[in-house]
Amino acid sequence: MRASDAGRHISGAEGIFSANSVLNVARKYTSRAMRHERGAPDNITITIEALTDEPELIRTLPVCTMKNEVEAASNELVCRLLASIGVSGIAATSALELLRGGDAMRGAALMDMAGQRLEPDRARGVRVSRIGITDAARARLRRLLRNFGIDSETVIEALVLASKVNHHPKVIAELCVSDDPGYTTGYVASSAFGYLRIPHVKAAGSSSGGRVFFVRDGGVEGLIDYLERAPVMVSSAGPVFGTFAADEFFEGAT
Ligand code: WAQ
Ligand code: MG
Repeated sequence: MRASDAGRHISGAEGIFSANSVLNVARKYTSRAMRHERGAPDNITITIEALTDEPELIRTLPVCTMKNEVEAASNELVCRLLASIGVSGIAATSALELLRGGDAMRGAALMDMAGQRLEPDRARGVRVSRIGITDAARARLRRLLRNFGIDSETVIEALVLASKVNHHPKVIAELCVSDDPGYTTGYVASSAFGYLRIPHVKAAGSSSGGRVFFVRDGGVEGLIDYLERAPVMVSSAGPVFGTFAADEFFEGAT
């Protein structure tokens, strides 16, 4: 589903579902688009396609929440996390600038370690699609998330997306800031350290946000094809941990 108003991105969603749940999902996505915090859309497009390939099965990244009390401290935390994962300072700074300035794009930016954007359409970005989670994995994940009071559709959808994105060997890490004015928790995800949630990554009331995928050098065509078209489903839940201070998390790491 994608919804926009006068060309401005309002909301998007995608998933892999069984044929008998398609009607319900279309209804759910339509309702989500029509009552979105970012405003009322003048266009909602829903595309339903049958899968021709069996999905690749993956596990969710391990989850933990970083201690962060105020928005003013978040740039430093994000840069520290990204540096520990191996993202260059210039790429981290360019990504933060992009996600903090202006209105959100529909998709994600691809960024190399020189801080250069690599996606062919910079206004749109690359939209990850064909992602899903099995009923069994969802039930298990929800139990794990509930222990820490973070069992929500927003967290599950973001974790499923991040688990597909960071499963690709070309991706070093992902930075995400929601574009919903009321949702202020973002994350840094990587295969190296998992899905690290960052409370207060932005101030409440802001409509800016977005996603940046940090990538290794070389062509991105294969990666874009994977992100947009390769069906991937979460079939098992990784661990979910509590809250860590950055010092605790990276003790001895650098
Ligand atoms: N593919 C690529 N980029 C996307 C996609 C997608 N499928 N979906 C969203 N984006 C980009 C796009 O630029 C949006 O503007 C931006 O991400 C934010 O999307 O654990 O709600 O759906 O509590 O607003 C993080 C959860 C929630 C953190 C993120 O993102 C947590 C969220 P939103
Ligand atoms: Mg949003």
